[in-house]
Amino acid sequence: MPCRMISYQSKEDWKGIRELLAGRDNPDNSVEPVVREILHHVHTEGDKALVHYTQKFDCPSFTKDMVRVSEETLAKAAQDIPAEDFEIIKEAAHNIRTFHENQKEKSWFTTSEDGTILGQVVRPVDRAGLYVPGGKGGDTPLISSMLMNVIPAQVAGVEEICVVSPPREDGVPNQYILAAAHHLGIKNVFACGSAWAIAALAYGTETIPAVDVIAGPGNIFVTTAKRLFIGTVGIDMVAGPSEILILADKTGNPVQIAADMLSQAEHDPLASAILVTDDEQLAAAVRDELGTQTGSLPRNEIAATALKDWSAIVVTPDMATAVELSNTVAPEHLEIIVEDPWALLPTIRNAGAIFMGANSPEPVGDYFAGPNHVLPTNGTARFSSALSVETFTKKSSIIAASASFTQKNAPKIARLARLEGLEAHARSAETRLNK
Ligand code: HSO
Ligand code: ZN
Repeated sequence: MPCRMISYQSKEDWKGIRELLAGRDNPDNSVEPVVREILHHVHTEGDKALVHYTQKFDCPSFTKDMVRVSEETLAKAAQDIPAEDFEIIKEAAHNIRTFHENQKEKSWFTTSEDGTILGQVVRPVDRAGLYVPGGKGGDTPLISSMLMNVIPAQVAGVEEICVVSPPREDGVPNQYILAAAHHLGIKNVFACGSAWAIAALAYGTETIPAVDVIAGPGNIFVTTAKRLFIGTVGIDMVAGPSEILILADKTGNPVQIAADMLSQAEHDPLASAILVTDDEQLAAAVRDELGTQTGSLPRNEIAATALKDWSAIVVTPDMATAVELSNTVAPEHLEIIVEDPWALLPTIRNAGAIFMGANSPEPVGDYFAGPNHVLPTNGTARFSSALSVETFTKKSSIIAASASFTQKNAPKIARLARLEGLEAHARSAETRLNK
């Protein structure tokens, strides 16, 4: 049995599914003390600490002058990768940029009759630091994450964008990641990974500047470091392992649905893939397909573990119950493979990204369509959204009160201030009153 089979009749059965998902995100207690020590080390020693950890974990011959990746190295990577691959990266980047351009928020102002102007101005942060996993251990080199992080920051208008990515054993990050950086016009690329890279971006070192927002996916060390900096710098999100929920009716194709579940399962042994369907035959066919397809995958052990431990095929009495369950799970990715997905859309309340119909498997969004693939996980789609242009902006409120507004309202303001016991506030307002 590749994954659990669950019968879900009503909300009463939610407990079983919650228990299935609980624990996926439990941070390993042993990680935080290690990360805290790394942060302290980078805070006090700067580049020296980065070299120390990089020599220990990535490249034994690493030196300080290798932290910054030269512009020539970036340009060479763009030359060295196959031209067809570079073209694909460019096309994906174009689609992602076009989508994010639509997210740009405008500053706005209102003027009232007495001449008071109120408004909100939107400004990019000065500096953003973006983490791109390099492809070591269980990680894969997330070339697409480079695009998904950098492009929203560029569209937001961030002047200084710094990318960090762990070096390979030769001391240089993945060539495709460097080629993508070159295409995007990024000049500040640093060969630096794991928790020490996040520390460098938060504190700054001699080589790596301190930034205002840190974004990007990473392993448990990266995520723990990001979590520890919440409140000090902007953090896009504390992302957990990836997940998909597929809502399907009898029109679903089991070969495709199993393939979609596996595309999520291969990310991480902690990934979760859940099919919710009102059709028992489809459920059984997908179960069999998972059994057939998993073995031939290069990452079959990871996928099989994710399926066995954190995934399920759930059968509901009808699609309305299936949707209710999906809203409770609030999945990172939701595929809707039913006869009329648009008819279900108004009932979907919680999901990071929604893939409509059989022509929109998740990888279309992971890589190419344009929307961002950095999405809220572990039920946080109940209250949060994808990485976006907004991640890299902040808003300042504008208050330009006219003389008549302040004249008219100063006594009321003073009264509220005195009710709060704040006399200086009251007097400040009253200094504007004509005597
Ligand atoms: N599904 C991942 C994104 C990704 N997939 C990157 C392939 N590369 C999390 O949304
Ligand atoms: Zn993916």
